[in-house]
Amino acid sequence: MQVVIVGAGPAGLMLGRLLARAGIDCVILERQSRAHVEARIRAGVLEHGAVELLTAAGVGERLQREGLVHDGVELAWGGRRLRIDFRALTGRGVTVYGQTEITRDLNEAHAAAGSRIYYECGEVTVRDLAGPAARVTARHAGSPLGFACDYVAGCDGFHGVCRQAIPAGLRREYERVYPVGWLGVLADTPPVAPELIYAHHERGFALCSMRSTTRSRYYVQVAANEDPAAWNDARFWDELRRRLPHDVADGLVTGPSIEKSVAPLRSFVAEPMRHGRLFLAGDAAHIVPPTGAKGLNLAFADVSVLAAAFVERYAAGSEAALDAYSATCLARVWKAERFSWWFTQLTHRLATDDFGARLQDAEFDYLAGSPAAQQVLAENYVGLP
Ligand code: RFL
Ligand code: PHB
Repeated sequence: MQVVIVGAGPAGLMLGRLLARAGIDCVILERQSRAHVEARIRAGVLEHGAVELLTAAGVGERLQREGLVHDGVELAWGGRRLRIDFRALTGRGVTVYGQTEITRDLNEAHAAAGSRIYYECGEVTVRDLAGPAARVTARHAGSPLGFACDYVAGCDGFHGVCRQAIPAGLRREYERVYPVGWLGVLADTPPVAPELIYAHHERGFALCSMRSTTRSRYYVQVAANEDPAAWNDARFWDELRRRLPHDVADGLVTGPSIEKSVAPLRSFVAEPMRHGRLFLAGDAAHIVPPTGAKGLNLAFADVSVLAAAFVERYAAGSEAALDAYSATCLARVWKAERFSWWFTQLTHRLATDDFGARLQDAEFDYLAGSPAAQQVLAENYVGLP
């Protein structure tokens, strides 16, 4: 076996697809069921690079048809509104297409190609990363599974086992935990506005997003440990309305929620992203708060670099790109960490004193008056090259 991929989230499924198309022998081991993975409502905004990667992987057809191209977003604070015109400032837009749809498209392509994906694997272990062959074991359908392989791709998310397989003394972790979370609601109602609205309010941040022209996704800032069961639909809609500009709130169409959950906000980076035969990709190596919509895009950027490095290794016999993998990815990761952190502290209610709150007001005011500042936001939001 050439590569064992642990995790069938967006990173693992995409990497598997890129390797299979390059004729590299691989399997994917996933703890959850396929239905569970496809039902996880998470990301919704794709950078241009992610759209290109999906297209290159042969899974861009439905995305091209159903994805919504957005040329800007709106910011709202203290009765003021500002549209950031991505198209005018960068020549690019972003595409709204749900993570649920991406995992479904990737799974369908894998099924048609006869890829080996073992869902509902228990007890995945990763060993011998410094030896002549790595070893990955698991339990699947009551039987043991075992693979000796050249490389392991750790695409098993923040709570996975692969990062822990790097000895603590060789791994450095950088983290910032915010005292807040996002309470998210999905509803089959038309979106309140044609573009996303990021709203700063003294009661806390709110975001109006969407999955399609008939399905909305809304978030409100809550305490990190908030229990979603404490929020019936009426309470959620009331709170959202209070945090939006009046005319937006007046146009809000409410309806029964299809999903409701709380996601805590965290910034996290583990370095290096490689240890011997193990390569970490996506949330296994780094987490960003969702404010900048960067998590899935970073995961795709990682696996795009990793797939090209594996191709170079097997087609040309060179390990140079594999050796450069961690540094190449971390350069992008830290810029996305910086942007996600900045956009979070701009838009959320985090300040612990009046000085912090005044700085936040000043920053919005500066942004509103400075095309240069708007360009910085736009460039980062649509995705750095
Ligand atoms: P995932 O999706 O967590 O997948 C990891 C997979 O590994 C499996 N696994 C294991 N398998 C085998 N053995 C084990 N021991 C295992 N442990 C775990 C898991 O079951 C899972 O299937 O990581 P991946 O592939 O790196 O993908 C990352 C993205 O899912 C994540 O970054 C995004 O969802 C973040 N995110 C957003 N990203 C964007 O780019 N744009 C957005 O608009 C956006 N919005 C969001 C988001 C994340 C959110 N939440 C809930 C954290 C909005 C929210 C609310
Ligand atoms: C979403 O639609 O889920 C979404 C959109 C933008 C973000 C985060 C999440 O910044």
